[in-house]
Amino acid sequence: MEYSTTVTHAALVARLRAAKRPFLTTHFKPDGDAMGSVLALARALRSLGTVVDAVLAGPVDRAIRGLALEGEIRFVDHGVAIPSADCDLAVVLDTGAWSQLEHCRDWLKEHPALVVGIDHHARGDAVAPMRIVDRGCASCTQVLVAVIDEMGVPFGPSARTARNTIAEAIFVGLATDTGWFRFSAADDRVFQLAARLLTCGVDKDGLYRMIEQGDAPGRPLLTGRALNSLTYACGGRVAIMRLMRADFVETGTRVDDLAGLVNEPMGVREVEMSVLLVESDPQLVKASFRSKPAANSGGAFIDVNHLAAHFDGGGHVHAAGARIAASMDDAVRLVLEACAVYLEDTPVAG
Ligand SMILES: [Mn+2]
Repeated sequence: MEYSTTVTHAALVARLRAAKRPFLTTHFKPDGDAMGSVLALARALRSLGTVVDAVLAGPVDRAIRGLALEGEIRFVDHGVAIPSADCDLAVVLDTGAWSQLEHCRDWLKEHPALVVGIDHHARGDAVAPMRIVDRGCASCTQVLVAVIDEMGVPFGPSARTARNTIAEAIFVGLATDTGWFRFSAADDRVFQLAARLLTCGVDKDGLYRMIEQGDAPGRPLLTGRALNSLTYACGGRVAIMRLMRADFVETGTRVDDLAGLVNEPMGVREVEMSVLLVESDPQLVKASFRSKPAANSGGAFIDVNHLAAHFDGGGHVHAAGARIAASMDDAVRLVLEACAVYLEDTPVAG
């Protein structure tokens, strides 16, 4: 099955407008784009008078959680989060993967005709038969722009700093999924959208401080542990770091404190790809893969989505993850083997 768009924007918006009790959700452990997508669509639908059940499942970063006003989002830390009995539409945002939707998977499978999807990922399952998937968008919130425009809902007030608007929610997804407009996905359309959102009064500096400068005191200590473990492979093209459970205990940190740490070695000229391996059980390692974009258009780069798929994981070409059922030492070996095979066929970037 190909994971691509199956409906027009007009048809999807007709479904959204007709829904009386829509349920909105996104992938487990929502990030900025997942939260931004749910918030943006919830705000748009509520502005039309629709009663919306917007649900986020799993741990959510404190700063990201703080973007929602009281009562805007139903947070479900553990277990299932299914729609109410009178739900007549479920909207799945920023994912199309069953593995990321455990909190409502059974309900979605029982009601396929009620499920629509809006996403920007390269891979997905048949979660939503009716869906819009735009891989050309840097964030799911960017995909939503055309949907909300089609609904005829304004993004927010113009001029003056404005918080808690549709524009802010869209901006958060766009900014966080592009590493604050640094990643290759931040193209001309992204900057044009960013300009439109700033015109709506989005407080970019306040959001940056809130989302990116809220680290726990233990975070620099954890970064130190990771950097201490750093080794290079494949002629310096690959950087690998590892963190054990004891590293978290001894620095007073949690897995939540890891955000962005995988990118630390990317400042090194020769490094094309960075891997962070985190022990979550003695026989389970979580792997994060990041790669640099090609130095010139059409140039070579490492597709980490491809590499992660080797371990039944996935994501994007420059950012992906996987779970490896092995000890840390075995996981390091398996990742190095996969890198060696893959990089042999990938010319040096730059
Ligand atoms: Mn996203």
